[in-house]
Amino acid sequence: MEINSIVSEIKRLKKEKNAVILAHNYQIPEIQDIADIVGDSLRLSQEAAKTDADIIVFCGVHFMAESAKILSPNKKVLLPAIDAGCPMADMITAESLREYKDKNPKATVVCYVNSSAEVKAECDVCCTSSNALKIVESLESEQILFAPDKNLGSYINDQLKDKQMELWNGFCITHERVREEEIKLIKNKKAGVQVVVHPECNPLVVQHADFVGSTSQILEHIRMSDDKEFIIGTEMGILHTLRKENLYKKFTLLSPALICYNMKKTSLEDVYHVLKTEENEIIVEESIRQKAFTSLNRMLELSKG
Ligand code: CIZ
Ligand code: SF4
Repeated sequence: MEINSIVSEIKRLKKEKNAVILAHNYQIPEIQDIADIVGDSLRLSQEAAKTDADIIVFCGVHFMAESAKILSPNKKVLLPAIDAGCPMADMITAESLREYKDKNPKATVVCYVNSSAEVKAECDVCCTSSNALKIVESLESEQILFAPDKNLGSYINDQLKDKQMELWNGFCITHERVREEEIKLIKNKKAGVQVVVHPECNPLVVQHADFVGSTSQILEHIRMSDDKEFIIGTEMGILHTLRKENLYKKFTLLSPALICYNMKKTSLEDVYHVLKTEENEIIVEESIRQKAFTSLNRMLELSKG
């Protein structure tokens, strides 16, 4: 089928089946363009919970579609590329976290949303890169474990005044690939141009950045800024929205390594296929879902106030 026919078939099926298409900021441009909503994983899951659609086609990676299912158990959540995982989320298992908790019974466990439903079920509260500092600051506990992203954890630790968290040894293989040399070089070459990075980058890179934030914070920061040029230190998919929203601003990727292969697995054909067949449904076992819901919900409550 030709691209145009696939797009019109997707639109037809979407209407016929009362489906909604959600796409993460890191998806390929064609997917972002057919999506009803493009955003970060938290916003997408919240939108998923609000919508009255019967089917949610989640264009992203596995843990994101799982979060949508955890928040919207009565909707059918489909993941177009069923093998799109997140290597960082796989760096912690529920079993290894239980072992840690057995050895550290007093620790409060904060887990980044980039984790499986089973891991979310074992933790005390979830966080995203947008609200991590607020969540951690609100905790009374003397001992806190932050999992699985040691880079985001270290960025938060640097901002904490009276406590330090223990960090799990996980990281995003995409953001970790950016080298300190690259940011130093580009800052020299383009003096005066703002470099914005995601806190999943290594602290050696983050220390040289002019702005650090999640994808939604980066989008907001650039929308509000009067500057005309930016260096972008997060996954390249975000360039599509940045360019659409800021026609007269110029963007350069900090490193050619900023491509997440898992985020690039979803094609228009995959979206068409799952809409047609309703295959690749995400199922979360109910007792796990309820516990994971408690951790996600606690995050939503704590990040409100
Ligand atoms: O939570 C998300 O969507 C991720 C993985 C990144 C971000 O900063 O939005
Ligand atoms: Fe996982 Fe990193 Fe890819 Fe996000 S960009 S899905 S954290 S590997």
